[in-house]
Amino acid sequence: MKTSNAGGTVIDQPKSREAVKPAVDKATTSKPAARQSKIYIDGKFYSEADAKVSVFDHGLLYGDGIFEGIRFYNGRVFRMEEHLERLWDSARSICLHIPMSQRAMGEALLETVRQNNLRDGYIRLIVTRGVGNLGLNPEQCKTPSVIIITAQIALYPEAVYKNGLSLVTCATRRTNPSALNPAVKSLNYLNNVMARIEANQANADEGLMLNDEGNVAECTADNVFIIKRGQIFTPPITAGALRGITRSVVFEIAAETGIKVIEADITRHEMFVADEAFLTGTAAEIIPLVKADGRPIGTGKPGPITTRMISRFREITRETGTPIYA
Ligand code: PXG
Repeated sequence: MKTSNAGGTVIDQPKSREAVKPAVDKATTSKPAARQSKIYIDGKFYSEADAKVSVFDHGLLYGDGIFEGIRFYNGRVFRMEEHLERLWDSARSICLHIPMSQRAMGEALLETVRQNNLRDGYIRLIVTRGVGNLGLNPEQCKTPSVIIITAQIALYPEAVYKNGLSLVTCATRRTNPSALNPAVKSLNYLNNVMARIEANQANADEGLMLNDEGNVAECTADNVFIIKRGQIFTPPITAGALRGITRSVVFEIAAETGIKVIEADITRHEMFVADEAFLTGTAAEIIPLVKADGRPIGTGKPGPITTRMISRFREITRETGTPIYA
């Protein structure tokens, strides 16, 4: 379901997800029509109404750019360094020179949250190739643009974590790494958007994307895990999964509790016969998956390992992160 809000922020959400709200809700401002959220563009802050990029930016013309979706909890940015590392990896892979240091980018993220006076929320960090001409040659683009948007994020209803989500397998395959490596978190998400449309049309909460071999890669914006006989399995990055930050937290929690996470190719059959399954992502956190292509997974209810994962994940998000207001 597509959710939009008064602040102009529009983020695709699974059916059960609530809207991501603008940093300052219209209703809370004295001038209802004013766009109050402050957005960082290339070192300056703009109101939502004035936060604009050129129609000649190759991010718009060609999806030529990269992004990160980051959460902050209780006044602390969760896994900021990991997100910046991944952004820099994406940049290196597509030969994009980010016009600032990682440290300066971290400071810009923190300052954007401070400017919006938020303690819990979502940060969208975007680096576009910048302004060029209508030709696709990136040599036309002299300076990449850095955009930072922050918003309040309405949590999924608790019922989703209690009851779980359903998914359908999409006919749209994850991009072959030799065409566009899905490890690059690029602005070109049309592949995922197509899969999301399929999930919507099938009235499912999420869409499962397979790679060219027909193995599970990931969902449209989340990594996938299954549990069988006490072991946790997830597709390797080489299967077309993004190296998810939440995914890496699952590895850490599993290690703490002595459960093995095995990166292995997963078929749809293995998903159907799993004891438990869950999805991970910055927006979703850890969400139980209880139905795949009409088949209940395990008992059709969130399983014990998944439930423990969720509660430990919540502890970690509450207790760790880069302080924003220190
Ligand atoms: N796969 C894909 C294709 C993603 O885009 C993930 C997996 C999970 O990775 P992280 O690092 O978040 O655990 C993503 C992340 C949104 C949204 O608004 C999507 C993502 C991140 C934040 C928000 O739907 N994608």
